[in-house]
Amino acid sequence: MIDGKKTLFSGMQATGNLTIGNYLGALKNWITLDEEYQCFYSVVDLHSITVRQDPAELRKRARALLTLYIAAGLDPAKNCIYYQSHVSAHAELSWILNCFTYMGELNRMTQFKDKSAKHADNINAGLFTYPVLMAADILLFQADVVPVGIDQKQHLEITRDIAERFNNIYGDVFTIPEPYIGKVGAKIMSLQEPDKKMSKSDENLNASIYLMDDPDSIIRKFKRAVTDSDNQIIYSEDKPGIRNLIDIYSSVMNLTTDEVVKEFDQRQIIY
Ligand code: ATP
Ligand code: LTN
Repeated sequence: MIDGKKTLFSGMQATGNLTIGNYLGALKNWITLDEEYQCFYSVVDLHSITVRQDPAELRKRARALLTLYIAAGLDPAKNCIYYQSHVSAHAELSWILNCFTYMGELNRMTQFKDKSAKHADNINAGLFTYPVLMAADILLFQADVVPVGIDQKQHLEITRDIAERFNNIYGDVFTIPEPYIGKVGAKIMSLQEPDKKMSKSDENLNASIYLMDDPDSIIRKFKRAVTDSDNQIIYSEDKPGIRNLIDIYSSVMNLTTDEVVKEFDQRQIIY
Protein backbone atom coordinates (compact mmCIF):
# COMPACT_ATOMS: atom_id res chain seq x y z
CA MET A 1 0.00 0.00 0.00
CA ILE A 2 1.28 3.46 -0.93
CA ASP A 3 -0.89 6.51 0.03
CA GLY A 4 -3.77 4.12 0.75
CA LYS A 5 -3.62 2.66 -2.77
CA LYS A 6 -2.72 -0.88 -3.78
CA THR A 7 0.40 -1.29 -5.91
CA LEU A 8 0.46 -2.27 -9.58
CA PHE A 9 3.42 -3.29 -11.69
CA SER A 10 3.75 -4.16 -15.38
CA GLY A 11 6.26 -3.99 -18.18
CA MET A 12 6.98 -4.69 -21.82
CA GLN A 13 10.09 -5.82 -23.61
CA ALA A 14 11.82 -3.49 -26.05
CA THR A 15 12.01 -6.26 -28.64
CA GLY A 16 10.27 -4.45 -31.51
CA ASN A 17 7.47 -2.15 -32.49
CA LEU A 18 4.32 -2.55 -30.42
CA THR A 19 1.40 -4.35 -32.04
CA ILE A 20 -2.32 -3.88 -31.45
CA GLY A 21 -1.99 -7.13 -29.45
CA ASN A 22 0.27 -5.36 -26.95
CA TYR A 23 -2.05 -2.36 -26.97
CA LEU A 24 -5.40 -4.11 -26.60
CA GLY A 25 -4.06 -6.85 -24.31
CA ALA A 26 -2.10 -4.63 -21.95
CA LEU A 27 -1.40 -0.94 -22.61
CA LYS A 28 -5.05 0.06 -23.15
CA ASN A 29 -5.91 -1.29 -19.69
CA TRP A 30 -2.93 0.40 -18.05
CA ILE A 31 -4.10 3.93 -18.76
CA THR A 32 -7.30 3.54 -16.77
CA LEU A 33 -5.72 2.30 -13.56
CA ASP A 34 -3.88 5.22 -11.96
CA GLU A 35 -6.88 6.42 -9.93
CA GLU A 36 -7.20 3.09 -8.18
CA TYR A 37 -3.58 1.94 -7.94
CA GLN A 38 -0.08 3.25 -7.36
CA CYS A 39 1.35 2.27 -10.75
CA PHE A 40 4.86 1.29 -11.85
CA TYR A 41 5.51 0.59 -15.54
CA SER A 42 8.90 -0.52 -16.71
CA VAL A 43 10.57 -0.89 -20.08
CA VAL A 44 12.06 -4.30 -19.31
CA ASP A 45 15.25 -3.95 -21.33
CA LEU A 46 17.16 -6.61 -19.33
CA HIS A 47 14.59 -9.16 -20.50
CA SER A 48 15.24 -8.15 -24.12
CA ILE A 49 18.85 -9.37 -24.07
CA THR A 50 17.74 -13.00 -23.74
CA VAL A 51 17.84 -12.79 -27.55
CA ARG A 52 20.78 -11.11 -29.34
CA GLN A 53 20.56 -7.33 -29.55
CA ASP A 54 22.57 -4.52 -31.07
CA PRO A 55 23.24 -2.20 -28.07
CA ALA A 56 22.59 1.12 -29.87
CA GLU A 57 19.48 -0.29 -31.52
CA LEU A 58 18.17 -1.63 -28.19
CA ARG A 59 18.66 1.75 -26.50
CA LYS A 60 16.76 3.42 -29.32
CA ARG A 61 13.91 0.92 -29.13
CA ALA A 62 13.72 1.15 -25.34
CA ARG A 63 13.36 4.92 -25.62
CA ALA A 64 10.75 4.58 -28.36
CA LEU A 65 8.78 2.18 -26.14
CA LEU A 66 8.89 4.57 -23.21
CA THR A 67 7.57 7.40 -25.41
CA LEU A 68 4.82 5.09 -26.70
CA TYR A 69 3.73 4.42 -23.11
CA ILE A 70 3.24 8.17 -22.72
CA ALA A 71 1.68 8.60 -26.18
CA ALA A 72 -0.85 5.87 -25.37
CA GLY A 73 -2.01 7.91 -22.39
CA LEU A 74 0.16 7.00 -19.38
CA ASP A 75 0.61 10.26 -17.51
CA PRO A 76 4.20 10.40 -16.13
CA ALA A 77 3.00 12.70 -13.35
CA LYS A 78 0.67 9.97 -12.07
CA ASN A 79 2.58 6.79 -13.00
CA CYS A 80 6.19 5.84 -12.35
CA ILE A 81 7.67 4.98 -15.78
CA TYR A 82 11.28 3.81 -15.99
CA TYR A 83 13.91 1.53 -17.56
CA GLN A 84 14.45 -1.76 -15.73
CA SER A 85 18.23 -1.68 -16.32
CA HIS A 86 18.48 1.65 -14.43
CA VAL A 87 17.35 -0.01 -11.17
CA SER A 88 19.97 -2.61 -10.22
CA ALA A 89 17.72 -4.16 -7.54
CA HIS A 90 15.84 -6.03 -10.30
CA ALA A 91 18.92 -8.07 -11.21
CA GLU A 92 19.93 -8.44 -7.55
CA LEU A 93 16.59 -9.84 -6.41
CA SER A 94 16.50 -12.03 -9.50
CA TRP A 95 19.65 -13.82 -8.30
CA ILE A 96 18.16 -14.44 -4.87
CA LEU A 97 14.91 -15.77 -6.35
CA ASN A 98 16.89 -18.02 -8.71
CA CYS A 99 17.90 -19.93 -5.61
CA PHE A 100 14.21 -20.51 -4.79
CA THR A 101 13.12 -21.66 -8.24
CA TYR A 102 13.24 -25.22 -9.54
CA MET A 103 14.55 -26.24 -12.95
CA GLY A 104 11.44 -28.42 -13.37
CA GLU A 105 9.04 -25.47 -13.05
CA LEU A 106 11.04 -23.35 -15.50
CA ASN A 107 11.08 -26.26 -17.94
CA ARG A 108 7.29 -26.17 -18.14
CA MET A 109 7.09 -22.55 -19.31
CA THR A 110 5.52 -22.40 -22.77
CA GLN A 111 7.24 -19.09 -23.64
CA PHE A 112 10.61 -20.78 -23.01
CA LYS A 113 9.63 -23.68 -25.26
CA ASP A 114 8.45 -21.32 -28.03
CA LYS A 115 11.45 -19.00 -27.83
CA SER A 116 14.01 -21.79 -27.68
CA ALA A 117 12.45 -23.36 -30.78
CA LYS A 118 12.66 -19.98 -32.51
CA HIS A 119 16.24 -19.22 -31.40
CA ALA A 120 17.66 -22.76 -31.49
CA ASP A 121 21.22 -21.42 -31.96
CA ASN A 122 21.07 -19.39 -28.73
CA ILE A 123 19.25 -21.24 -25.96
CA ASN A 124 20.98 -19.37 -23.14
CA ALA A 125 20.43 -19.61 -19.39
CA GLY A 126 18.83 -16.15 -19.40
CA LEU A 127 16.07 -17.38 -21.70
CA PHE A 128 15.48 -20.19 -19.22
CA THR A 129 15.46 -18.00 -16.08
CA TYR A 130 13.51 -15.15 -17.77
CA PRO A 131 10.45 -15.79 -15.52
CA VAL A 132 12.62 -15.36 -12.40
CA LEU A 133 13.63 -11.85 -13.48
CA MET A 134 9.96 -11.16 -14.13
CA ALA A 135 9.11 -12.44 -10.63
CA ALA A 136 11.80 -10.11 -9.24
CA ASP A 137 10.27 -7.13 -11.12
CA ILE A 138 6.90 -7.77 -9.54
CA LEU A 139 7.95 -8.82 -6.02
CA LEU A 140 10.44 -5.96 -5.67
CA PHE A 141 7.51 -3.53 -5.62
CA GLN A 142 5.28 -5.75 -3.50
CA ALA A 143 2.79 -5.46 -6.35
CA ASP A 144 -0.79 -6.48 -5.62
CA VAL A 145 -1.85 -6.59 -9.28
CA VAL A 146 -0.13 -7.12 -12.61
CA PRO A 147 -2.06 -6.19 -15.79
CA VAL A 148 -0.93 -8.44 -18.68
CA GLY A 149 -2.27 -10.35 -21.69
CA ILE A 150 -3.33 -13.96 -21.21
CA ASP A 151 0.01 -15.30 -22.53
CA GLN A 152 1.72 -14.08 -19.34
CA LYS A 153 -0.63 -15.92 -16.96
CA GLN A 154 1.79 -18.82 -16.57
CA HIS A 155 4.59 -16.41 -15.60
CA LEU A 156 2.32 -14.86 -12.98
CA GLU A 157 1.59 -18.30 -11.55
CA ILE A 158 5.29 -19.12 -11.15
CA THR A 159 5.82 -15.68 -9.55
CA ARG A 160 3.16 -16.51 -6.97
CA ASP A 161 4.70 -19.96 -6.36
CA ILE A 162 8.18 -18.49 -5.80
CA ALA A 163 6.80 -15.82 -3.45
CA GLU A 164 4.79 -18.35 -1.44
CA ARG A 165 7.80 -20.67 -1.18
CA PHE A 166 9.96 -17.80 0.10
CA ASN A 167 7.28 -16.64 2.55
CA ASN A 168 6.84 -20.18 3.90
CA ILE A 169 10.51 -20.21 4.86
CA TYR A 170 11.14 -16.60 5.95
CA GLY A 171 7.73 -15.22 7.00
CA ASP A 172 5.58 -12.64 5.29
CA VAL A 173 8.22 -11.05 3.04
CA PHE A 174 6.46 -10.76 -0.34
CA THR A 175 2.96 -9.68 -1.36
CA ILE A 176 1.35 -12.40 -3.47
CA PRO A 177 0.35 -10.69 -6.77
CA GLU A 178 -2.85 -11.24 -8.75
CA PRO A 179 -2.94 -11.12 -12.56
CA TYR A 180 -5.24 -8.47 -14.06
CA ILE A 181 -6.40 -9.72 -17.45
CA GLY A 182 -8.89 -7.66 -19.49
CA LYS A 183 -12.18 -9.27 -20.56
CA VAL A 184 -11.65 -8.43 -24.23
CA GLY A 185 -8.46 -8.26 -26.27
CA ALA A 186 -6.46 -10.44 -23.86
CA LYS A 187 -5.25 -12.59 -26.73
CA ILE A 188 -5.14 -11.05 -30.19
CA MET A 189 -4.13 -13.58 -32.83
CA SER A 190 -1.91 -13.30 -35.92
CA LEU A 191 -3.74 -12.03 -39.02
CA GLN A 192 -1.96 -14.63 -41.15
CA GLU A 193 -2.04 -17.64 -38.78
CA PRO A 194 -5.04 -17.07 -36.49
CA ASP A 195 -4.06 -20.05 -34.31
CA LYS A 196 -0.89 -18.19 -33.22
CA LYS A 197 -0.78 -15.07 -31.05
CA MET A 198 0.05 -11.77 -32.72
CA SER A 199 3.62 -10.97 -31.78
CA LYS A 200 5.85 -7.94 -32.23
CA SER A 201 8.77 -10.12 -33.27
CA ASP A 202 6.87 -12.04 -36.01
CA GLU A 203 8.94 -12.15 -39.19
CA ASN A 204 5.84 -11.92 -41.36
CA LEU A 205 5.04 -8.19 -41.22
CA ASN A 206 1.53 -8.83 -42.60
CA ALA A 207 0.70 -10.93 -39.53
CA SER A 208 0.75 -8.00 -37.09
CA ILE A 209 -0.70 -4.50 -37.06
CA TYR A 210 1.91 -2.19 -35.53
CA LEU A 211 0.84 0.91 -33.63
CA MET A 212 3.08 2.99 -35.89
CA ASP A 213 1.78 1.52 -39.19
CA ASP A 214 0.31 4.08 -41.59
CA PRO A 215 -3.46 3.90 -42.24
CA ASP A 216 -3.05 2.39 -45.75
CA SER A 217 -0.93 -0.51 -44.46
CA ILE A 218 -3.42 -1.15 -41.66
CA ILE A 219 -6.33 -1.35 -44.11
CA ARG A 220 -4.30 -3.54 -46.52
CA LYS A 221 -3.31 -5.97 -43.75
CA PHE A 222 -6.90 -6.29 -42.47
CA LYS A 223 -8.18 -6.88 -46.01
CA ARG A 224 -5.63 -9.66 -46.49
CA ALA A 225 -6.29 -11.28 -43.10
CA VAL A 226 -6.74 -15.04 -43.32
CA THR A 227 -10.37 -15.99 -42.61
CA ASP A 228 -12.25 -18.95 -44.15
CA SER A 229 -14.16 -19.86 -47.27
CA ASP A 230 -17.76 -19.28 -46.16
CA ASN A 231 -19.15 -15.76 -45.93
CA GLN A 232 -20.82 -15.93 -42.51
CA ILE A 233 -19.88 -13.66 -39.65
CA ILE A 234 -20.19 -15.91 -36.60
CA TYR A 235 -18.22 -15.76 -33.34
CA SER A 236 -17.12 -19.35 -32.97
CA GLU A 237 -14.12 -21.53 -32.01
CA ASP A 238 -14.02 -23.13 -35.46
CA LYS A 239 -13.72 -19.77 -37.23
CA PRO A 240 -10.51 -18.45 -35.62
CA GLY A 241 -9.81 -15.81 -38.30
CA ILE A 242 -13.28 -14.22 -38.12
CA ARG A 243 -13.35 -14.59 -34.35
CA ASN A 244 -10.06 -12.68 -34.09
CA LEU A 245 -11.34 -9.84 -36.30
CA ILE A 246 -14.50 -9.62 -34.16
CA ASP A 247 -12.36 -9.56 -31.00
CA ILE A 248 -10.23 -6.73 -32.38
CA TYR A 249 -13.26 -4.70 -33.51
CA SER A 250 -15.11 -5.19 -30.22
CA SER A 251 -12.07 -4.22 -28.22
CA VAL A 252 -11.34 -1.09 -30.27
CA MET A 253 -15.00 0.03 -30.39
CA ASN A 254 -15.82 -1.01 -26.79
CA LEU A 255 -18.66 -3.26 -27.99
CA THR A 256 -19.57 -6.80 -26.96
CA THR A 257 -18.87 -9.51 -29.53
CA ASP A 258 -22.67 -10.03 -29.90
CA GLU A 259 -23.08 -6.35 -30.77
CA VAL A 260 -20.33 -6.62 -33.39
CA VAL A 261 -21.90 -9.69 -35.00
CA LYS A 262 -25.28 -7.89 -35.12
CA GLU A 263 -23.71 -4.77 -36.66
CA PHE A 264 -22.06 -6.76 -39.45
CA ASP A 265 -25.17 -8.87 -40.06
CA GLN A 266 -27.16 -5.70 -40.65
CA ARG A 267 -24.48 -4.32 -42.96
CA GLN A 268 -24.66 -7.50 -45.05
CA ILE A 269 -28.42 -6.98 -45.48
CA ILE A 270 -27.90 -3.35 -46.54
CA TYR A 271 -25.17 -4.13 -49.15
P1 ATP B 1 7.78 -10.81 -28.44
O1 ATP B 1 7.24 -10.99 -29.82
O2 ATP B 1 9.09 -10.11 -28.38
O3 ATP B 1 7.75 -12.06 -27.62
P2 ATP B 1 5.27 -9.81 -27.56
O4 ATP B 1 4.58 -9.12 -28.70
O5 ATP B 1 4.79 -11.17 -27.22
O6 ATP B 1 6.83 -9.80 -27.74
P3 ATP B 1 5.65 -8.77 -24.87
O7 ATP B 1 6.63 -7.68 -24.69
O8 ATP B 1 6.10 -10.14 -24.50
O9 ATP B 1 5.10 -8.80 -26.35
O10 ATP B 1 4.31 -8.43 -24.10
C1 ATP B 1 3.94 -7.18 -23.61
C2 ATP B 1 2.51 -7.24 -23.10
O11 ATP B 1 1.61 -7.42 -24.21
C3 ATP B 1 2.25 -8.42 -22.16
O12 ATP B 1 1.36 -8.00 -21.15
C4 ATP B 1 1.58 -9.44 -23.03
O13 ATP B 1 0.73 -10.30 -22.31
C5 ATP B 1 0.78 -8.55 -23.98
N1 ATP B 1 0.59 -9.20 -25.29
C6 ATP B 1 1.55 -9.59 -26.14
N2 ATP B 1 1.02 -10.13 -27.26
C7 ATP B 1 -0.33 -10.07 -27.09
C8 ATP B 1 -1.44 -10.49 -27.91
N3 ATP B 1 -1.27 -11.04 -29.10
N4 ATP B 1 -2.69 -10.28 -27.43
C9 ATP B 1 -2.88 -9.70 -26.23
N5 ATP B 1 -1.88 -9.30 -25.41
C10 ATP B 1 -0.61 -9.48 -25.82
N1 LTN C 1 7.45 -11.17 -19.64
C1 LTN C 1 6.58 -10.05 -19.94
C2 LTN C 1 7.24 -8.73 -19.78
C3 LTN C 1 7.50 -8.51 -18.36
C4 LTN C 1 6.52 -8.22 -17.36
C5 LTN C 1 7.25 -8.08 -16.15
C6 LTN C 1 5.15 -8.08 -17.38
C7 LTN C 1 8.70 -8.53 -17.73
N2 LTN C 1 8.57 -8.27 -16.42
C8 LTN C 1 6.61 -7.81 -14.93
C9 LTN C 1 4.49 -7.81 -16.17
C10 LTN C 1 5.23 -7.70 -14.99
C11 LTN C 1 6.12 -10.20 -21.34
O1 LTN C 1 5.18 -9.58 -21.65
N3 LTN C 1 6.74 -10.95 -22.15
